[in-house]
Amino acid sequence: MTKTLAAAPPASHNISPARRDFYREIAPQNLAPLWEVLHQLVTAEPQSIIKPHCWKYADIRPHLMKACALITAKEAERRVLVLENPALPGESKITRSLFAGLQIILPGEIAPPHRHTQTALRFVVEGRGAYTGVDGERTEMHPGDFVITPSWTWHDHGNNGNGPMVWLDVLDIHMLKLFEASFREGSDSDEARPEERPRGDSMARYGSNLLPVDGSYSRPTSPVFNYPYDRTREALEAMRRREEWNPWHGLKLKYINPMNGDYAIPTIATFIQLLPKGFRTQPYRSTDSTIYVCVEGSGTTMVGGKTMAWGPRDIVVVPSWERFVHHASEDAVLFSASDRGVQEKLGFWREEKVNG
Ligand code: 1HN
Repeated sequence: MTKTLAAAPPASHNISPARRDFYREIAPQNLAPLWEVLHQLVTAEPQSIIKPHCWKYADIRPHLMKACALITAKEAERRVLVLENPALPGESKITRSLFAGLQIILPGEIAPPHRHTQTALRFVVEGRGAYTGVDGERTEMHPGDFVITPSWTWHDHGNNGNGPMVWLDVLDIHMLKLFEASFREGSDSDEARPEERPRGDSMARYGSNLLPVDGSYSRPTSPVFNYPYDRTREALEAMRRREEWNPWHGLKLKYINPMNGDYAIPTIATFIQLLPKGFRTQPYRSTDSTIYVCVEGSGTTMVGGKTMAWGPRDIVVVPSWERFVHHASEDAVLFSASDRGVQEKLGFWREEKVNG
């Protein structure tokens, strides 16, 4: 499938001299004719310029290790290799709305505290023993954990383990850029922030199907900031016993904010799904370009005439409104993230389920 930025407007190749003169006349007044661009602005269907792509972890890991030899986590502030969509080099975009990168932190290192209006998620890919601190509470991270840094919360990371730790960062950077609403603040010291609240406090308070009476938590983002993989996996495993497979998704759950049942992060919808060995999803498309991380198992994703094979720790991006099929060659667990929640809130998210 060939893709262009947008269909050329029908009149663009033979604009009459009178019209051209008119456009030149109005340009200094910062005016332009809509009829020359209308069909690029309002297309009959989404025209995603994003390319489907698969980043193989085995190919990336040596580059992450090399980055460690070139710069410390402290000096880099965040030692991240950006996953750039092949259609948008240099823009730090994996999709039009989302940033994604792989962050590595070595034993004994810290990534100093800062805060910003962008919300981040971490999806842990490799290692153990590192923590992330959010507003004075630390959580230890393990592979498959989904960890949240809400907008404008102080956060830092440290690795007290004995091996490198790698996670995928996904941030809503390009949404804030669109709205020109980016703020950031560093801390006076480059040292880790002290632990002000006991570990496990947020989980106990908000992640136990209980909520504090007269609580004052008021952010739109989930107060649970680590969704540990062992609990997530257990839920999938318990559910699979009924064998009620959704033809398009296998078994798919969304991560929610216990305060309101909405997505855990308002700007980044996140999901976990199980595809049993041999399962092939029915063709599906939706208007949210989606990032997938393979947690376990292996399989392929077919999209836009391309077949991408994935295994543990590989990362795949599927563009908006392109039909795709996942096939699991072994029992597979996929984490995914997209801007679906934003589109739903604003009333324009669409999906198409083929062969229902
Ligand atoms: C950031 O603050 C983190 O806190 C990771 O770990 C990646 C990418 C762009 C801007 C800020 C982090 C980031 C980031």
